[in-house]
This record gives sequence, structure tokens and C-alpha cells, in this order.
Amino acid sequence: MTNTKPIEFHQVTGLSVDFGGTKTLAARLHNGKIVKQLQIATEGDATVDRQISSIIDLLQQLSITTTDKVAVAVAGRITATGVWEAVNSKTLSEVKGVPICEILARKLNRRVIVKNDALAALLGEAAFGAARGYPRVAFITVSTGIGGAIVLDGIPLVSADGIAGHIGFSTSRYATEQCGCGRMQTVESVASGRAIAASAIAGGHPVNDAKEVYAAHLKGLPWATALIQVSAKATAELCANLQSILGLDLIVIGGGIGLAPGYLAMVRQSLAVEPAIFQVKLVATELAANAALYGALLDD
Ligand code: BMX
Repeated sequence: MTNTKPIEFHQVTGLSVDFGGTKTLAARLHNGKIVKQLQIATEGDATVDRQISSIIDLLQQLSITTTDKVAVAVAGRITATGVWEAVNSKTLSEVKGVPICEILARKLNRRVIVKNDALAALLGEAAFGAARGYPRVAFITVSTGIGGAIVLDGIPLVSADGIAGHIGFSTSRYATEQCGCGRMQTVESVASGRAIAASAIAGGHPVNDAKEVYAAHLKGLPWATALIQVSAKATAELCANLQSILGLDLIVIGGGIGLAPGYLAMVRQSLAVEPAIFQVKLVATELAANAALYGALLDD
């Protein structure tokens, strides 16, 4: 990102997969355009073999050739040696110590770029979207989990164990429960789609997932609005915390809930209560749900 000539939007070509906790997207990009896109549900508790096969199947459905560049963005951490591990083991229960880079390279007979999904989304936004031209930025995805990534002075913050940037696993004053990562009272345990759905179900409301809670909120049902409001408050608190630690130019918000109608406005409202110095600028992703597909293809 820092020492090579930045790639232009129209140069992004290849096959890209965005493997999230709830859904997996795959696309063929040609000269910056998505020419074919597929979506399947992610089976969070499937075996690693099944998860890898689902990725390969999607690539085959996109008519992979021997020369296609291939990139995969995944929920979970990726170590410097290319090992994939869920941080929240409730989301991807079987993903532990998976040498994903080696497995995909062997099966596809080429080097495959693999990175965390939130990092991929931020790289996409930094190169072509809402974070273009801002040196110090963070990305927060409010989706199945609370994903995060940070770029400081143009350099992505990464660590050998792949945990750097996993800001959803910091704590929140709004949280009460234990998180699937093992920590108590994380932002993810109160603000994420999983958390919203779990609270609604525990409260006896007839919903299956966070999407249905959000729909109930948009219909004006107070119990649903209360849950979404707590999520937005925890996200705003995370933004203020990041600002106090990192002094950012901008935070980009993405994810199914993050981009849902009115969510960002609620986060901004909660952030506006904080002292001015902590009120970092917030914007929605410009590449929307495709940010990670674009960012995954950027070389690391
Ligand atoms: C979790 C964590 C992150 C991921 C984020 C968003 C796991 C399995 N996931 O915080 O690595 O980036 O969720 O993921 O540990 P999504 O599933 O919501 O797209």
C-alpha cells in the first residue's frame, strides 16, 4: 500500500470471495466492474472441509481459469503465516488453526490472497471509496459480528497473530454478556447482529435474526428500536474510544446493520453527546456490500 504505485479502480480484475459469518459473496471483477456475482448463506458450524469446498464451488461457478487472480476475505483472523482462526468461535465454530493460504494454493494451483474481511473492506474503501485521501482511518462493520480495521498514515495496522484491528472485542459499558471470544462485555456481545437477535429471542420476540429485528424497528416496534439503539450507542462509544487512542481523520461504517436505513444517523446522534474532541467524522462505505470484494484483490 505504501511502496508500490497504487492500483487504479479500472485495473481491479480477478475472482474475489467475501466469506462472512452469515453470508458469502463471490464475484468476478473485470477492469473494476463486477461482471458476475453470487451469494450463498454461510454455514457457521460446518466443518472446515465444507467451508473450503463452498469457496471452491463458488470460484468454479464463476468459471475460474488457470490464470485468474484469486482473493478471499474471511471473518476471523489471518496470521502472518496464513493460518485462519475464528476469534468469535460461536460464529465459525470449526475454524481453528486452518492453514487456509496453503490449502487454497494447493487446490487452486496458485498463490491466493487471503485477508480478514473488515481489513479487505477498509483497503477497498481507502483505495476507491469513502476513505480515499484520508491517512488515518478505521473501518467498523456492524454485521454478524463487529469487524474492524485500521490504517494509520497509509499503513494497515496488522500483527503476526492477525488480531490487530479486531476492535469489536474491546469492552463496552452497554454490554452485560460474555462474548463468543471468551471476553466479558465486548462491543460485539451487545452491538452485533448476533447479539441483537439473541436479545430479541431472549425477550420472547418472534424473530429469527437481526434483519427481522431491524424490520420491526423500522415498523416502529419499541422493543426492537430499543435493541437497535443500544447497538448504535455501543458503536458510537467504540468510535469515541478509537478517536481517543488513535486520533483518526475518519471512521467508515459498513455491514448489513451499519448500512441499514437510519442506523448511521443513530450512531452520529449518540456520538454527538460526547465532548467535541472525541467526535470523529463518520461516513458510510461507498462500495457498500462490495468493499471487501474489491479490497481483497489488492495485494498485501
Ligand atoms: C468478528 C470476527 C472478525 C470479523 C467480524 C465481522 C470471527 C469469526 N469474526 O468480529 O474477524 O471481521 O466479526 O465479520 O471471529 P462478519 O461475519 O460480521 O462479516
